[in-house]
Amino acid sequence: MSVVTISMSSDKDTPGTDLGVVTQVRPKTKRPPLYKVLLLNDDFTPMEFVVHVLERFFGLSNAQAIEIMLTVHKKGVALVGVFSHEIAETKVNQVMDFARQHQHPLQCTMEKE
Ligand code: TYC
Repeated sequence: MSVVTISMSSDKDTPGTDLGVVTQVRPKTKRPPLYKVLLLNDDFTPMEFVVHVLERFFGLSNAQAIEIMLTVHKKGVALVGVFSHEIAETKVNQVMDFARQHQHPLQCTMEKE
């Protein structure tokens, strides 16, 4: 819980309208941390497979998937999306399991934003 003080005034720009100060207690709500899901380049995973992964597990259009795949191919890494810890972990596991099933070395990781 945190204590906040609020200066009250009927018009903050007009002198002589000060109504005093109240203190209020409010529960502290913390936003959950977000996680970046990153896709890494390698020399062996076929481009088409990466595009399919991005469409299937991240709901991207074909054009968006091609764009991200090409960014990874050229730069070595790209941001795929930002999610809660649980969703990010699920997506990383889905991609890694799918790549393993198809014997591709594709790597997908997550990091705190
Ligand atoms: N570099 C791969 C190739 O030339 C394509 C690729 C793109 C692989 C993105 C992984 O995350 C990746 N076939």
